[in-house]
Amino acid sequence: SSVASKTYASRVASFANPAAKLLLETMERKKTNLCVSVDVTKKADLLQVVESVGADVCMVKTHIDIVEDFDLDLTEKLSALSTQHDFMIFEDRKFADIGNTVSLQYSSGVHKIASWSHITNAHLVPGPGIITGLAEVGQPLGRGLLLLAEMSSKGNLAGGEYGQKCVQAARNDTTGFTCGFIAMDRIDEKVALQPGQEHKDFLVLTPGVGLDAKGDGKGQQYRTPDEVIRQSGCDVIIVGRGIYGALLKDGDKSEAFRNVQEQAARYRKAGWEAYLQRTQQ
Ligand code: S5P
Repeated sequence: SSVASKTYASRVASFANPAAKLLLETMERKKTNLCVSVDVTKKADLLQVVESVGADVCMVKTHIDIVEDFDLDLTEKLSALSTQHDFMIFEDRKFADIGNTVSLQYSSGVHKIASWSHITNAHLVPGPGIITGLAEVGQPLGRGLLLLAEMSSKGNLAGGEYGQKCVQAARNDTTGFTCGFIAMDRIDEKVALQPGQEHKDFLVLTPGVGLDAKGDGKGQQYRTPDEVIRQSGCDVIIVGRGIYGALLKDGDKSEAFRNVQEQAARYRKAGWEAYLQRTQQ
């Protein structure tokens, strides 16, 4: 039977990866499948958005390289908020180089991603060596990896046979470091097991989620939490501008942050209701 009918809690045991287990436990404990994508360029705004949405999310997603005044105090504060509000951190780094290079990009440089991000993601364009390179750094730290099997943007070149190869590569990763996908549907269940492969459960995290807009004029395409969670069987909704959009407009900042909090509550409710309907609880 499809994992879509199973509860998050009942799937914890089917994962070896500690980050995947913690995410499922967190979703169940907090009753939220919402990940907020905090794509703002100032440290203070980033932290304030995270403060505003912390109680409503299972995970916060960052693009740490867009922060203009980045310093390691930011990642320390993010980690403290993650403990305080009980959410995980996903650095959306989209690694896309050979194994040796991504090991360095993941562990080192200014951002030291592996030291604070529970989950990160990668394109499989370079081949499975990218998984080996990232696992070398992340596996000892209990981190997890998502492969971008499908994308939300118009005209993207992932999906199709490429997406299927991502599923095969994830199944063939015997370390368990690869624990899921960025995808638009339950892609793991659409790809037949190859001889010798065992069935494995994976997380599906899905961006391109909005309740008020269909697109952004730059290729992004939005679906509703109900379409993503109930109809497509995905596990986590990733929402960016639908939640922090008020911050992009001129006007009273404290009012904007109140709106951010309200939108987070709204998306959290929509995502969780879709999950309850899907699992018929
Ligand atoms: O296919 C994808 C994969 C990702 S990770 N489409 C996406 O939009 N994303 C990311 O999700 C993107 O980089 C951005 O951070 C977020 C969507 O933001 P929104 O403002 O459109 O909700």
